Amino acid sequence: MSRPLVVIPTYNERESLADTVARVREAVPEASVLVVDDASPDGTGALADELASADGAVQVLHRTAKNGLGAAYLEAFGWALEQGFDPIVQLDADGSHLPEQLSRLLDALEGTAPSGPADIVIGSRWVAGGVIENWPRHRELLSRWGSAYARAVLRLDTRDATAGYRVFRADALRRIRLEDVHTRGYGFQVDMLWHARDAGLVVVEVPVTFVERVRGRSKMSPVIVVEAMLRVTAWGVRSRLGARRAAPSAADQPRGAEAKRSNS
Ligand SMILES: Nc1nc2c(ncn2[C@@H]2O[C@H](COP(=O)(O)OP(=O)(O)OP(=O)(O)O)[C@@H](O)[C@H]2O)c(=O)[nH]1
Ligand SMILES: [Mg+2]
Repeated sequence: MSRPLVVIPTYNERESLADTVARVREAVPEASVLVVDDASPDGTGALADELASADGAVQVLHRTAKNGLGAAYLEAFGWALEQGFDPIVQLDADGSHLPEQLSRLLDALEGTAPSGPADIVIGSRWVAGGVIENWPRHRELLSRWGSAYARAVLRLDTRDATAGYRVFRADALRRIRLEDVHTRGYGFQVDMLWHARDAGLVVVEVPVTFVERVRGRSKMSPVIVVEAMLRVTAWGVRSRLGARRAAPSAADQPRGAEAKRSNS
């Protein structure tokens, strides 16, 4: 029986969150929502609590500090598996991922799309039919180039390797063995795909429309980009040396999160 959960990580998304949650609930009424807030200084956590008290299908996971997107998702995934949710969706709070396109991703998981059933569905910007709205040219190039680099270095098939709009079967998350995923910052998205490939999971990309955030501040910075690139390079070297599952290093901690904190 399908029991979808949409996980929405937040850090200072007070201006966007209510709209995003309302749109998810309207687009896929059977889906529950889990907001994972890292003690946002702008009061996003308190707003999430208000949304939860108004709607029993909305819940909130409060974390004590900003510890990175990957850390927030990993805690949420552990909770979702314990609670028996299936499938589990990743969706940004800032309006970049359209809730109205979620059923398209869920259909692809079930195999009602021509691609057949999947273990993981990626809402992809870089397959035919993918659309970008209002992204500056340099952000588009950076994203395309970053995906291409990760694909080449890690030998991934996914065209949009850094996409944050994703659907996982609960069983896919179990097979990935989340305890082996050590990336806490933005490189988490690529790290998950790499683990998925090793676990033999079927990953399908569905074109989506990606809209640049209209409210709130971007947390992306050159430090985060360089850090992610260095990390992918290190993983590529490790995997070619046959030591890809080495113990987590200090570099696996979210230095990007530090940069983001001072940025925001
Ligand atoms: N809980 C939690 N959420 C985070 C953290 N960093 C980012 N987020 C959330 O993750 C989602 C994606 O982050 P964004 O800042 O939008 O990153 P992006 O989409 O790559 O870049 P911009 O849209 O340009 O800012 C948003 O909902 C953020 O609020 C974090 O450390 N902890
Ligand atoms: Mg964003």
